[in-house]
Amino acid sequence: MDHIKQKIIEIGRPKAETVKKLTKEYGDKVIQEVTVGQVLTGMKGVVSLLTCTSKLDPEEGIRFRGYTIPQLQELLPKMHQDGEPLPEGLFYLMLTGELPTKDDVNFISNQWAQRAMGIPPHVFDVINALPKDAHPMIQFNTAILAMSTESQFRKAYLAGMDKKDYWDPTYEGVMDLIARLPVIASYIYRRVFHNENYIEMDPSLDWAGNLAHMMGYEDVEVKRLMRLYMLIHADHEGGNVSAHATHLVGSALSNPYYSFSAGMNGLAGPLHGMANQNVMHWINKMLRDIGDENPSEEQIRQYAETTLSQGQVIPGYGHAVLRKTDPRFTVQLEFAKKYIPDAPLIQLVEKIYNVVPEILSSTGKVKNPWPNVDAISGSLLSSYGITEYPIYTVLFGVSRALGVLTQLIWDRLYGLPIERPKSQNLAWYMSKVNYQE
Ligand code: NMX
Ligand code: MLT
Repeated sequence: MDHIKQKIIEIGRPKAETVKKLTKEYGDKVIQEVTVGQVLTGMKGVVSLLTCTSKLDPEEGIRFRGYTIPQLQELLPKMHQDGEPLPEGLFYLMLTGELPTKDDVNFISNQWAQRAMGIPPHVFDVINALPKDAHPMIQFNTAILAMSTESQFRKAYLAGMDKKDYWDPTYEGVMDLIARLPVIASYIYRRVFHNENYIEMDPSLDWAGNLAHMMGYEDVEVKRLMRLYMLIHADHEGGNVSAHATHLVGSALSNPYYSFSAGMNGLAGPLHGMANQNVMHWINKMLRDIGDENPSEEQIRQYAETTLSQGQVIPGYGHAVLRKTDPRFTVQLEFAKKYIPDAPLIQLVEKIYNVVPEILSSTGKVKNPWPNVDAISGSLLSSYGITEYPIYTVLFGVSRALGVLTQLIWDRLYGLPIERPKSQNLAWYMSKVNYQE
C-alpha cells in the first residue's frame, strides 16, 4: 500500500468514528430551521451536506481546506518558482487536509502519468462513433461512462467487500479517472478542432502541463495558465450542481465513473459550467451588434440592458452563494495583467466589469451583481489562441474532477448512506402557511 493510501486510513478511520458518534449521540440536535422560500428557491443556505474539501464564504470566496487561492499560490509546490502551483498538490491537500511536499506532488504526477496509459481502446471507439459536431461535453461524458467498464469498485462490490473498505476501490477508480481525463479532453479537442491530428502524452510532464501539451500548446505561459485554470475550478464546496450531483449519485454506491458523469451532466448546464462558453457568445454577439471591436462603456451598458429586457441572463455574472467579485475572477485578471496586459479581450472584460454590476443591481432582484469565474476564463484562454469555445466546459470538468471525486472518497470514508430528502406537494406547502388560492 502506498504512503497516500496509508495516510488516508490514518486520517479517515478516526473521522469515520466521529461521524458515527455524531449521528448516534447528537442525531436529534436541531441545527437550522428551513423556510418555504429556501425550498422554493433551490434550497439556498440549507445546511444539509457534509463536505470538508473546501468551503465557500459569500464575502470572501473559496478556501480549500482553509487556504485561499493566493495562499495556495504561495504554499503549494510548483514546477517553476515564478509559476503557478501544480494541481496535484491541491488534490493532495483536499484528500488529506495537509499541505504536500514536492515528493508527494511528484508521486501523484507519476501515478497519474502511468494510469493515463491504461484507457481501453473501446473508449476511443465510442467517442469516434459520435458525430464530430456533437458538443464536446456530450463526447466527454460519453467517454467517462464508457470508461466505467474499468470500475474496480463494481468488481470489488460484486466479489463481496466490507463497508469500511469501500473507499479503497473508490480511490483506485478516482485516481484512474483523474489521470485519464486530460487524455480524453485533448483527444476530443484535437478530433473536433484539429483534424484528428492527435498528440501523444509526454509522461515527463505534470498533469495540467500535459493537458496543454496534448491539446497542442507548448508555450510555457499556456502551461502556466492551464495549471492555474485546473487549480481554481477544482472545487466549490458540496452544494454546487456538479458536486451535489456527483455526491447524490455516489450515495447509491454508483461507481466513480457513474457518479462523476452525473456531475458533468450538471456542469453542462448554461447556469453552471457552460456559462464560460456562453460568455464568449455574449461578447461576440455584442461586438457584432455594435459593429465595433472596441465598444465604449456606454455601448456595453445598452447591450447589457437589451439582454435583460429580452428576459435573458448576462452570463458570467451572479452567483448562488457569493456576494462579492469571485476571487477566481480576480486571480485570472491578475494572471492576464502579469503576462498579457495589452490583450484586447482582457481590456474588454474589464470594461464589462465596470458596467454590468451596476446594471444588475438596478434590477433590484439580482442578489449578486459581481462577476464569477466564467466572466474571464474564456477571454483568457482565447487570448492565448485557445479560441474553440465549446471545449471550455470540458476543461472546467477536468479540473472539477479533483474536488468532486475527492469528496466521493470522503463520502466512502465517512460511510455516508444513501441520500433521500423528503418532498411534499404544493398543497402541503400552502397548508403550512394557510395560503388560500
Ligand atoms: N443576469 C440576469 N439576471 C440574473 C443574473 C444575471 N447574471 N443573475 C441572477 N439573475 C436573476 C435570476 O435569473 C433571478 O431572476 P427571476 O427572479 O426573474 O427568476 C433573480 O436574478 C434572482 O436570482 P439570484 O438569487 O440572484 O441568483 P440564483 O442563485 O437564482 O442564480 C446564477 C445564480 C449563477 C444561476 C445566476 O446568477 C445566473 O444565471 N448567472 C448567469 C449564468 C452564470 O454566469 N452562471 C455561472 C455560475 C458560476 N458557475 O460556473 O457555475
Ligand atoms: C462552481 O464553481 O461550482 C460555481 O461557482 C457554482 C456554485 O458554486 O454554486
